[in-house]
Amino acid sequence: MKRKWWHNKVAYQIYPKSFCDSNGDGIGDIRGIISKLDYLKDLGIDILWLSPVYPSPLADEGYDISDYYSIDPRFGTLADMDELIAEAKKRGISILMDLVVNHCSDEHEWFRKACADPDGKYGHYFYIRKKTPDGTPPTNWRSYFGGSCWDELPGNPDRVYLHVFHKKQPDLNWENPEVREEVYKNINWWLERGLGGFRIDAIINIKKPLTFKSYETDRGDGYSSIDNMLADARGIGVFLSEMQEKTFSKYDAFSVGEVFNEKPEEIPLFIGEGGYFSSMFDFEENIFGASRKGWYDRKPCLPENYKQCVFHAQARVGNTGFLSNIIENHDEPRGVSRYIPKDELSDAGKKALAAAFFLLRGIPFIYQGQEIGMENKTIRSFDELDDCGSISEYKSALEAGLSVEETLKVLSAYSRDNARTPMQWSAEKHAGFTEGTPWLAENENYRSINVEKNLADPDSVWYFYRSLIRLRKDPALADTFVYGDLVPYLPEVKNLMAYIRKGITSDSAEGEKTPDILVAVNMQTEEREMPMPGEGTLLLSNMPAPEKAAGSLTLAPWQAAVY
Ligand code: TEU
Ligand code: CA
Repeated sequence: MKRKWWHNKVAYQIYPKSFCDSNGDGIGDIRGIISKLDYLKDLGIDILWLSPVYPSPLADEGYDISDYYSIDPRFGTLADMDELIAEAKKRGISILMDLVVNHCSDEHEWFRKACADPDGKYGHYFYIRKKTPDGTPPTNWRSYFGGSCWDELPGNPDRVYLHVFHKKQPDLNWENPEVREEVYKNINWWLERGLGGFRIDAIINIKKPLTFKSYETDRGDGYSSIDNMLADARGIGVFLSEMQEKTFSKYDAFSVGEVFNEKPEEIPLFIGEGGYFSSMFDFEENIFGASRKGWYDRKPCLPENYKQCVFHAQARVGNTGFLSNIIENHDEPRGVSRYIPKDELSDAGKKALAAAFFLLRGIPFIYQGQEIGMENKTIRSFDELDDCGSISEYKSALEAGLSVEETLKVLSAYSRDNARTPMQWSAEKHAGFTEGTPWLAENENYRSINVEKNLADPDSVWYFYRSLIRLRKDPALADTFVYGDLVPYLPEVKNLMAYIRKGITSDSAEGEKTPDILVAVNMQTEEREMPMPGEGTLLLSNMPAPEKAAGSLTLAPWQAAVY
């Protein structure tokens, strides 16, 4: 395995709009991020991924870009961005931006020009079709955000355009080499400015089947899931290998793909040596229990389910490449509220879940606020919702016959807004996020869950995360954590998530092996005995050292232990 600079790094995702507001307008911004770089350095972060800060009408909170070469004034300026890159570099931190190129905004000049002249150069930047005589859309595909993914092309009553996401996010036509060249030019322009790389948004959607057709409907709305269309798409590798050749590989840049729906045989192509990306996120735990009908029909992902998903994802990748491991992000509910049963939720459990995910094989990504155990909010009314995805899921649940009360419970469990409430810095007004009024209300638990309180308590979730980061970077152990195989330990035992990270023979002359490391997490409210695979030295636990006698370990409820 050729070593790369990102292999042993720890990453952190910032959702800029909700991270830190430096000028009191209620919106997080780049200067706010700069003011927190020392905080992130103290935690031990090496890579910072920013969700989009490009000019955008914010129809999908910035994932609808109207200018790829600038910064939205709400977040700051290009000079601020250059300063962030430079200040981060001084602290040994690389910056990733979000590459959102399956679609742009309908306010991008390309789309405006396409509307003015649908048969001209820019008309071919999008998927524009003539309306059918009876006005039915060219295909019955359902947008990820509900409704048809075809809408009338503004100013052209006889045409429609494709948007697999929001109607303000027209899909870019990747079959058009001019579009691909525009994307590569932009990637290199940013890499020239000193970015460490990119997180690649929704990239699996860029390849559609060449002949568009409808699929069987899977809901009462008469549409079919985009997944059906994607299953028919072939040849995405042509685009992705061209992209990595013309951009990332030229700069030794780190790229991490947001890849859902990949075909198992594609994994080595995606993240193997010389693959399209350096890494891709493991979404198995996020997808578990999902339903084509919508969130209201989801099954919960309990600790045992979580463990099995993680081990399955690890087994699928093995040592072919590196997954990027998460328990949450800006599209998902808070991990501790999702994977730990509500009545079992405690700081001990938050630390146990942290140990379970953080020491896996792959690059760990911590989402803003996860390091202090931020939780889901309680959504009490439709008016609280901001996220376009959540609004469409709210409607689907009501249409399926759920009561408003039941629907609000579903939204409280799964809304993307859960991850987008202001970062909780202190018990000050609005959690110390802003001097103004936050664009989205802070979670009402900010007085008990905030950075200031965590930093004042050596036994807090924050210090446990920092211990995990320091453990993973311990020179005597790092090669095991980064390159060691992951072998599930007693996987058949319910609610025990235990795995061994195998030592490797380092390539130094003596060829000595780095130690094997056992991670054991008791994900239940009962204590349990666990046979030890051998002698071991306790490296870290979220509680006082477990009892160890005659080769077996006694783990307390929600105790994690690393040997
Ligand atoms: O997400 C792609 C994606 O598949 C998810 O949006 C998923 O469909 C959604 O969470 C279901 O509610 C990326 C970004 O992470 C997301 O924030 C954007 O909304 C989306 O692409 C469009 O850019
Ligand atoms: Ca601001």
